[in-house]
Amino acid sequence: MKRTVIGKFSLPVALIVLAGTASVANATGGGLAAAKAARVVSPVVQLVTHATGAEVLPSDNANMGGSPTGSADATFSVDTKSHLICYTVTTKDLAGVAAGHIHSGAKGVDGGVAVGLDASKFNKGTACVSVASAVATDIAKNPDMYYFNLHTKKYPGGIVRGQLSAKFTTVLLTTHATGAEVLAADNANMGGSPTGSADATFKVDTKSNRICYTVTTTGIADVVAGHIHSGAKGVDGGVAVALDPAKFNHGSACVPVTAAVAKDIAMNPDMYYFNLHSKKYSGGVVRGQLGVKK
Ligand SMILES: [Cu+2]
Repeated sequence: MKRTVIGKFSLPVALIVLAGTASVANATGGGLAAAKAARVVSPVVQLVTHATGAEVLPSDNANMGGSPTGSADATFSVDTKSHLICYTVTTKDLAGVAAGHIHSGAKGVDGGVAVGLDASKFNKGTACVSVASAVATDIAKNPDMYYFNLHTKKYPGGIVRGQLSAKFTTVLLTTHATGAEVLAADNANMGGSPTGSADATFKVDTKSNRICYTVTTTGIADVVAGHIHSGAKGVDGGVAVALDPAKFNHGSACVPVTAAVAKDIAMNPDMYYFNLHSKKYSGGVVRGQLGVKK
């Protein structure tokens, strides 16, 4: 599903950036390697919101809307691997908060409860709640489609409300690419470089929709193309982002990407890999899965 969406964007992006440069080698292997693809390690996503009475719909609470003066600040740390959501809620000028939730719903639209929070933990540090895997993943991926909502006796329909959004707009990714990670089936079954490697860092900005990268190669001759491909470890996939090989070993360069591509790479780096192609190894001379820089 996600892969299909990215595939839709990958070709135009690649063509625009690569126009006039070397050939795009886009090997499509698979087979045995697919068995290795099960590993999924997604990062913890930090979300925030500042909830106010003004965001409560005017039609709520028998048409009296939300609190005229109160507010609440909340941070959510969503772990899509353990399905744990940890939250810190600080309320200001709110009396009798009886319930707190994350609801599904875009801004200006009311929706059902997605996650129940423990109101007795508000203003007392951090608490955590276990949720379904699908819930954690969807909130992490589409925070703007969820809102934080507090309820009181007087305002049962919501006293303050705030849409969720990502706390960090940039994610730093890294990889150490080697010939060993190139699929054995690539390059007419000779795999990747036996000795070469490349280190790459990617700064993915999901606000400006740009990816800035630094690539340093060691022992690789005639690099003709560099890409971020979509694909789990051990699986070949299409080009998601084309990099400029002329900029490798020369500091940092940046490339614009679509919002969907920036967001997906930032959220699921392990589902993308960095790949260099050379004259001799057109299907990939070195390859490395992306991971969050520690
Ligand atoms: Cu490539």
